[in-house]
Amino acid sequence: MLTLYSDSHRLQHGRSELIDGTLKPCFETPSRADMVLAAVRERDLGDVIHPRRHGLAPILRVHDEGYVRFLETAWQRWTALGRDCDALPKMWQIRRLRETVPEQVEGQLCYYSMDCGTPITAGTWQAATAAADAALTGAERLIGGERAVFALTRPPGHHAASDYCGGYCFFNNAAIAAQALRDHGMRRVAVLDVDYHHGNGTQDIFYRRSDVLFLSIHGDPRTEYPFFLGHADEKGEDEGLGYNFNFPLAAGSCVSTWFFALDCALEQIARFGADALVVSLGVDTFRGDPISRFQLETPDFTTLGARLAGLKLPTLFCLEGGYAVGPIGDNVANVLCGFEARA
Ligand code: OKP
Ligand code: ZN
Repeated sequence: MLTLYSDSHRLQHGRSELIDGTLKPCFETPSRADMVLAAVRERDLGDVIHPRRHGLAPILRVHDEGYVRFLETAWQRWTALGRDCDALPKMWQIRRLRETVPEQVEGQLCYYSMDCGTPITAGTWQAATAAADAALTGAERLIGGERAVFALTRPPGHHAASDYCGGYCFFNNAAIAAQALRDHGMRRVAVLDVDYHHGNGTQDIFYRRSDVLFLSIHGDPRTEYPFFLGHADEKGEDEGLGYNFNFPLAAGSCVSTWFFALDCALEQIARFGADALVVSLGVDTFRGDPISRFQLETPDFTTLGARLAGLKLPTLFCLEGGYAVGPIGDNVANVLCGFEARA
């Protein structure tokens, strides 16, 4: 399997996020991608190539122009105010506050963010565009006839909606790729999100559409981040009604419960008649993950890969979460090798 990787991910290196009332070092670190790349090489998964640049047009198919311009200019405008620390928002446009875009960067940061765990740094724009390019190059390869591709995307993407960042995500790499697949001839695309956290951004982007099926298996938002989306009764709207499936599972759920939900999701993908599959591949479902509460063990990820291969669809994997840095490489490589039916 081909891997798309760019060193530019390193340029996203936030200092801290707000956890339990204090600023703690970011869980989403460059070392995560380093470990995944090392495992891909060690397991001889296949060629590792540099993504091709696609420019902003395919990003703007999914993201709001004001949001994209904000991300592009935020760091420069933030530092022009004399600041040299990462940019984090400090309030949100919550119920009954006016939905108007503030004029300056400080207010826009609040308007365009979902949480205060997603710092904008000097290299955020470059890293986020490189991740989108990795996903887009992957999509391009599927269109060219490749069976499966791994886009080693960092920063991740599934919490980012058309007009906000959050959950360590800026551009929704998987959604951008799914849209590119649609734009280049794939008639029906399924996006399956197996990260521990609900893919609220991806759901939101495709919620009113029947050409992209979205399914997510995740910690129940009644107790887990992102809290405000990912509930079982969210089934899509208008054209999209019946094309959104959430499988919220109680925090602490066991491995067999998780795989039962996976079987239900795979059944829906087969029924939908997808031409291609995009997998939002988070491995924070691992028992040892520091911020999540499922119980998959490293060998279970091989099983996951094998089950996904059973759909027999052109498949693009986009990396999402996974914060147990030591095991992240083995966990991700197991999914990809399981897919290719190799040890
Ligand atoms: C990203 B992905 C808020 C931090 C809360 C955020 C979890 C993001 C998970 N300051 N935790 O889905 O793995
Ligand atoms: Zn996650």
